[in-house]
Amino acid sequence: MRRQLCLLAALALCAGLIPAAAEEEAPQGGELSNYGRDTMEAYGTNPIIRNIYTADPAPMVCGDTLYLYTTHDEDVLVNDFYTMRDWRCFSTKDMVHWTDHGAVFSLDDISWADDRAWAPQAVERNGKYYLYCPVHKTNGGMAIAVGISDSPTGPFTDLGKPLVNEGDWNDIDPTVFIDDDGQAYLYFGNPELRYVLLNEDMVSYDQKTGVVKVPMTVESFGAGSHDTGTSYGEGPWFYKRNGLYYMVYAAFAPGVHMEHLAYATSESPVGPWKYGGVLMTEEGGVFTNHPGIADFRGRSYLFYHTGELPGGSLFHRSVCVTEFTYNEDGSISTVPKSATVRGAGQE
Ligand code: FUB
Repeated sequence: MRRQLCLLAALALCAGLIPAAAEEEAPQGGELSNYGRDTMEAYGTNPIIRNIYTADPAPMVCGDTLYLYTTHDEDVLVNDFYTMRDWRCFSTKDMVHWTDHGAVFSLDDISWADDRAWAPQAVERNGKYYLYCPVHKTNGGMAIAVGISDSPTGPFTDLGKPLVNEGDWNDIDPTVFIDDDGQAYLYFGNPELRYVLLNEDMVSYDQKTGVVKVPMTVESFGAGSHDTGTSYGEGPWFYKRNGLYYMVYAAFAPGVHMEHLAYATSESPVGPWKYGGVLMTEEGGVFTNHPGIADFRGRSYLFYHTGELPGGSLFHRSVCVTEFTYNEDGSISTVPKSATVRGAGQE
């Protein structure tokens, strides 16, 4: 039943994904349902999702399609805090035209969770799709849930219990990566970076190794103002490129109470990490930012979020994307936020 409703909703919302003309009058405070429909002129502009508020972008490339999982900031806030109840999926073949697949997983699908449908990441293994999601448990504390599906667009079915359940604030913002040797890693955490070695089933982890705490040093994550004294804040994004492992994350500079994006690299999937520098500054952003990185159709993309949509705020964010390139030695120079997005087929 929920799937049928989702499909209908997705069809109805597709038109709403055509971005709005900048000069169009936008309602304030989150009423976006009819804003910007059918306005062709804004194809290829940021934010890329305009019919709802979205945050915490997590791209996954499968064949000729890039799937983008996001969180969803509800229009109406409860207790003047992040009000987030489901995870959304969008897809594109050209980085300009997007299809809305609606809510693919929700707190309603997780009997043991009641709040905070926060930053997810998806991965495919052996024809199944796994969506790792932080949630607040009905009995208190955060944990990492995993939804399982036969399709990248869901619906995802909850494992039935937490995958990671340390019970503290570090159980947020999972990032998953399967290395060439088949070992899958799930990193997560705020204010510490932690990881587990996922078993081949992707829904359990090596209990002998347990939850490993990454040493939070200035050499690894730069000097900063988060709880560990480093810049590492949250929102890790873990991947490998040309044999080098990258940990991109939301960061706090010394004395700055707003997130920028930074990165560290390592020659091994488990560190030691070496601080690489600022990937995206705080400028033009809101309190949080959250990286998602993918190579697609021969180009490298950095997804992030801002509060740029009309009515935007730290609790009403919107997902954006920009292209970037790697330097020859694998380092990445600071990437500016962008107003436009070039189509993947365009020069
Ligand atoms: O969106 C809720 C939380 O804010 C995410 O889990 C963090 O990464 C930050 O974006």
